[in-house]
Amino acid sequence: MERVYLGLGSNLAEPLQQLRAALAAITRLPGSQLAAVSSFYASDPLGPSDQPRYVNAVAALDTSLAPLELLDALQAIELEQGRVRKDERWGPRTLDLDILLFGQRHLAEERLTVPHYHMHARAFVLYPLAEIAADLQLPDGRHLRDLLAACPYTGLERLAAPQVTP
Ligand code: H73
Repeated sequence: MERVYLGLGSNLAEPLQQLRAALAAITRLPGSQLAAVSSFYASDPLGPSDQPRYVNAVAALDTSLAPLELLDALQAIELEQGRVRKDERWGPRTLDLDILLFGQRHLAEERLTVPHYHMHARAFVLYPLAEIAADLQLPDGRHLRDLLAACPYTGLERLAAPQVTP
């Protein structure tokens, strides 16, 4: 089993419900066990501001799936929940599932870059991640707490909404 961190995001079609349904689907993945889920966070859109606020969260998954098997499974969940895969770049989205980290691996495949290429400076990734993995060290040796120190908690709001326990 390897410890994987997943980013979840939505800003369309009842984002809270999208994230809850996605987490329920993730608990059903073969060879996998959901280990932790962060709080849900409302976050100002990065990119064009003429779109709704997002809801974001991070989950920890222990899995024996191979990276591309996990990506396939996550993309199937995105599709099941109605995401149009040709979403305009930076545009509003029904459900995004990102593989942030896959153990200590570096992956540079056509369909999969790990660590996730944008995780290091996104508050809506780093703060939820820190909730469930405060002492995390990235494969390049950087500590999550140092990335956090350089990333202001701006536009984020931790939601009291009950989320999901693994
Ligand atoms: C991204 C292909 C494209 C993939 C990557 C994409 C979704 C999954 C997040 C946003 C707030 C896929 C937000 C935003 C913006 C508009 C910037 C936001 C928010 C998209 C696959 C390939 C390569 C990986 C990997 C998954 C990967 N791919 N909150 N979101 N503004 N590597 N979200 N490691 N994991 N797919 N994801 N503002 N506040 O990050 O670019 O990427 O087919 O093969 O753009 O959440 S979709």
